Amino acid sequence: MARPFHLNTPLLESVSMTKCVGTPVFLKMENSQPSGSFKIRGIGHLCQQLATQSKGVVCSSGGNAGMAAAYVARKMRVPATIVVPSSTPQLVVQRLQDQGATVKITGKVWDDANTEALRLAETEGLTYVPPFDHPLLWQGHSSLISEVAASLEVKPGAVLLSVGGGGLLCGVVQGLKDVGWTDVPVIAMETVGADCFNAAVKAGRLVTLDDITSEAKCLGAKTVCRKAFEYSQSSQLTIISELVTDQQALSAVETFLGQYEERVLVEMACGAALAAVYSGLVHRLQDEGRLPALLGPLLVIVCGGSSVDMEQLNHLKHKLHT
Ligand code: PLV
Repeated sequence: MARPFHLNTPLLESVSMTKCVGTPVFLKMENSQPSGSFKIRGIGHLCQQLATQSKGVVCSSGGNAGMAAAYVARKMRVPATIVVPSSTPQLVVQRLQDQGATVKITGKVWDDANTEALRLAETEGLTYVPPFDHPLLWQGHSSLISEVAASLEVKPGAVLLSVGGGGLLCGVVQGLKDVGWTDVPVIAMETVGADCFNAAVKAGRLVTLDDITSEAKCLGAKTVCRKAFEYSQSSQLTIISELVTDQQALSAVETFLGQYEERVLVEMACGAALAAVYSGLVHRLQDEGRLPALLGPLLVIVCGGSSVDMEQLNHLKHKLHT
């Protein structure tokens, strides 16, 4: 089998978050992957299976799936076209081009860009690389949990992650199944306005949002993938769907960057998960009896993201008045 494109990322114990939650907090630092997020795991795996003979790949993305696809395509010497919505910051477009990709800006949100990517795949004969809805992506993402299982001595008390289209969630659940940790609750975080998973869980069926109003554009799929919804309905699993505001997600990004924290800059999509720690949500879930009062180590997936730099952070701060 070909060597994977992703790295075995560090698993760091966070002293300050441990203080905040009252149980050891371990950070799976997916921000340190090539291309800046966990997406390389699934997309690398999918492209190694489907794109070796390809005349080119086309990926629709809020940013990070595209970054992963562009990186992998460059390594595989296959041309890449990345279709992004107009909400994608210029810095992402530049980074994609730096990876050698052709960038096409189509529509307002990811769903519009995806329609165009599917059209290009059909008309140009390109290999379509989906950002979150494919079993090969989930299989690739699941390596994240097997790495944790190999280095963490005890089973986590809970896993904390962000949900966009649900690919990370599906990969983590698959990973938990692979290592026999299906009884570990998963806290699935979204921002208000990019909350397609929460809407589906509440409605008991898949829901398509009218619009994406959150600034966490990389969580901005209008409909969560069916598999993620099915997992949320399974009696074998505990998946807790929760929301934070954009202000909370952004403030978590700033705290995480701060001198007493990890000094790592991640984007708001990742801040949504971090906010569950900083905003006291984990505590609230314990108070409500939805998580055990005596919780084992909390595993936080620091999903990362390249759609941010100091200028973009200041722009968001201004916009959201934090
Ligand atoms: N972002 C996708 C989907 O966007 C993309 O195209 O890049 N954290 C970060 C940093 C992400 O970039 C994403 C997904 C997620 C979390 C959520 O992952 P998902 O989509 O697998 O649930 C519209």
